[in-house]
Amino acid sequence: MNNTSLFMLVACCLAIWPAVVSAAPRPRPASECRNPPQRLEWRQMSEPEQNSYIDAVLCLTMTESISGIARAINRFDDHQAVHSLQTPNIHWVGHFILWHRYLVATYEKALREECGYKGGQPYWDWSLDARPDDPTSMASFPVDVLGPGKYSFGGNGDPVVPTPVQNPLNLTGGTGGGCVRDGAFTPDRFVVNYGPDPGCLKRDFVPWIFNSFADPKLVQELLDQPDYTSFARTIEKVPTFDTPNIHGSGHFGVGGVLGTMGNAENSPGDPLFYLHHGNLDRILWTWQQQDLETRLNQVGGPVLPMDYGGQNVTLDFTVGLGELAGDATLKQLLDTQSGVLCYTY
Ligand SMILES: *[C@@H]1O[C@H](CO)[C@@H](O)[C@H](O)[C@H]1NC(C)=O
Ligand SMILES: *[C@@H]1O[C@H](CO)[C@@H](O)[C@H](O)[C@H]1NC(C)=O
Ligand SMILES: [Cu+2]
Repeated sequence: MNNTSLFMLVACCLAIWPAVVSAAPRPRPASECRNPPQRLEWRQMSEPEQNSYIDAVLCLTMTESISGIARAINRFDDHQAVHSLQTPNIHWVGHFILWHRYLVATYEKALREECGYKGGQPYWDWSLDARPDDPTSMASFPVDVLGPGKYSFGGNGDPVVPTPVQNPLNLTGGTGGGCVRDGAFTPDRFVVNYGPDPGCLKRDFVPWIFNSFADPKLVQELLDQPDYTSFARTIEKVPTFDTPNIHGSGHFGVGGVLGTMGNAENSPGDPLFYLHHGNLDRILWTWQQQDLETRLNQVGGPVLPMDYGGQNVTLDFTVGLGELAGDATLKQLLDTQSGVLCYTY
């Protein structure tokens, strides 16, 4: 018997045998998750890994848009634009954290499949940096994430004082507000194309927000939540600066009044958004690991923003990212290795 016929024999019998012992052979899932990339904290990555990530983000900005959304020019803009258009339906709802999980994973997939990036989407664990006991400290903004080098995310923006019209929420304590002049995303290399204010990447560090909202005690409070519904509500809390919430740490601690990260619709215009939401996603993942059987099968929280007491999302509730990825159920998005998603921490 030559090698070919031996192969045919093995292949034939492997194919038939399960059908004989089991009345209903299970079809292989359309897409499998083999070798999921592992996501690391930015500072756990080696310098070459960090450099390859930054290069891949810049590559996305040089790859043509597929979203079909007007004013989205490149693949980086696509993800920002999809977020921007869906903003009214994806915050203070039960699917907030899973929708954002899908966006970050879709961005990670684009980096890997279209720009040759080999690793997992990094995250920034800001709770390592916050100084809750020293709220006005600027020293908590970590130079090893928000550093000035060509392979770091850059620091604060130029100082600009917002007008009252630009600051309807009356947020105080901003220290920047203008263009970021160092790091990988300077105006000569990177442009925010989408949104009402195209131009340079902007940051506006607000130390008191960052130091109080990124408090490790708030992360622990979230990890202690008994079910998905309370988890989902605790991660966003309420839209006010009076009550610290960890989701606001990256947005308003880094973005403040005038910075890109502080803009509800267009915060994904700052590449740091994906490290911030990567960390929120890691916290969800960590919470799920405490009781996987239950927490791969449980969702809740309102379909409509802030509609607590109204209709709640269910496992078959479907979310979409337009042309960027197929629709997915919340059940599929609960599992980071479902095949729809494929990564781990
Ligand atoms: C911000 O301050 C203005 C002027 O004092 C006030 O009219 C407005 O209601 C304040 N907005 C908020 C959200 O507190
Ligand atoms: C949605 O969930 C909340 C919290 O568990 C609950 O109070 C509310 O009654 C639910 N809504 C419906 C329509 O069942
Ligand atoms: Cu968002």
